[in-house]
Amino acid sequence: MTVVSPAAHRTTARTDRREPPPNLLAARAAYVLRGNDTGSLVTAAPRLYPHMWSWDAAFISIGLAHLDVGRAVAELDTLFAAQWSGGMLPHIVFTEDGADEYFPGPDRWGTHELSKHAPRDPLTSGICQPPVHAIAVGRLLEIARRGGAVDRGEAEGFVRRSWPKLYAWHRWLAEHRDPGGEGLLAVVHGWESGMDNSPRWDSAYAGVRPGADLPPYVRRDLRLVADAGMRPSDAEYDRYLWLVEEMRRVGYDPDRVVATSSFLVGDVFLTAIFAVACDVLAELGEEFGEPATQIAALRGWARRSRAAVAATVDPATGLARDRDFRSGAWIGTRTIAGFAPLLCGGLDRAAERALLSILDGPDWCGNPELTAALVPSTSPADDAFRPRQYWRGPQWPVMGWLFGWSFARRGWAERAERHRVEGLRLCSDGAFAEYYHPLTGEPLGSFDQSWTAAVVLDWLC
Ligand code: 2M8
Repeated sequence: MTVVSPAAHRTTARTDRREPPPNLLAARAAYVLRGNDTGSLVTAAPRLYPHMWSWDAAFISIGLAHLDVGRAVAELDTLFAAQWSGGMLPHIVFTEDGADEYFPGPDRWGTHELSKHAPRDPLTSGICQPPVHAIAVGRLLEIARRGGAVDRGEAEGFVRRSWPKLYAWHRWLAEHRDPGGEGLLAVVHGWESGMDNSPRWDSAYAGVRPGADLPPYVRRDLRLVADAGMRPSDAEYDRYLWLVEEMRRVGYDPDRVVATSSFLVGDVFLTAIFAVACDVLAELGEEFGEPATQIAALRGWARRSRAAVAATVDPATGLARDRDFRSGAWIGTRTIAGFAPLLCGGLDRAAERALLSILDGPDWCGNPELTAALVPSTSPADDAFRPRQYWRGPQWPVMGWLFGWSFARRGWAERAERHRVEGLRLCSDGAFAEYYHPLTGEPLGSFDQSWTAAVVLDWLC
């Protein structure tokens, strides 16, 4: 493992941040991943999230690849073993040990009883998360190829056996989540976006009216964070649970869910991830001799979704937008999703330059009050900005990694390096927090969060 030295501090609002030597930080990150490892999977976090989450697992496998390629492969094998027969990768794979620790657990979802597509073992939730998996597989392969023949062989064998599963996953999204037919993929629950309570979803959630017959429930998350205000409110949870209820009532049939859910939003960020992940999967397919028709399908989906992302850009603000498919309204709140086109490309040169200068400007990464110049989940200049509250303002190291990775892929090496350095600055406290206060650098949410440790390892190794 090669270790780089952290760059000198920029002038920040917080000058007292002390950085451990990078090799210590890497060792600590490895320790977090080992500590959260149950053997077959690494839980998303020790107490708050005692199961496997779909997009967490993808990022976690990248971190694991630096420690043990075989273990990284096993992580994704565990996730793929939970794939639904129609192709969907479920957002949670439940562990037996954590079953009583997290709500909603397998009983509340009831997928194994209600859906003919859901596996009986392991038990899973009934929705999905952003398709970052092909990106992770590509990165895992790159890391393995830096090692010896055994690692290389292991990773290449894994690409061969996982490619059809990834293809089925992408096909499921293209076939069941494109209600407008133009490539803007829809989510049926804020949890599917991964950005659960982002202000992106406020107007769409206002249209979700929990019925009087919503079965009662007890939240478990509030006991596990220092300040309940960091988590979504009870009113938000009622809506989250009502959407689950709606899906249960149609047996998780993907098309009936899209037809009946009171929440149906074209998610521009997920769509951008899908577009670039289709490209990565197509490239892997070409290298490994996968069927030409499937590669062509992936290229087609990538083109369509990339164009759909570009078409969401608001000429007035230059930012990309989500679209509420139920009301037809565009959602213009200034959140991290506004930068979706930078992940997948597709803008003309002038629009892309404009978006980059917004990113570098005072409402975003160029804000001198930020501890680290990483994209906050909501702009500090937006009325919806809440610096301590989950996806309403904090910075998420894992999102910094995603932008850095995309920038490197797009040939913007200097920007990618800046993201790496700034990400390490944020995480230098060694708490591996789920998210950070953008103005003070205070670690928030869960500590020893696996995906934070994983991306720190990738930044350092
Ligand atoms: C958060 O979401 C879960 C629900 O899926 C929760 O709050 O209980 C989100 O940050 C999500 O993106 C993440 O995958 C998950 C586990 O880290 O936690």
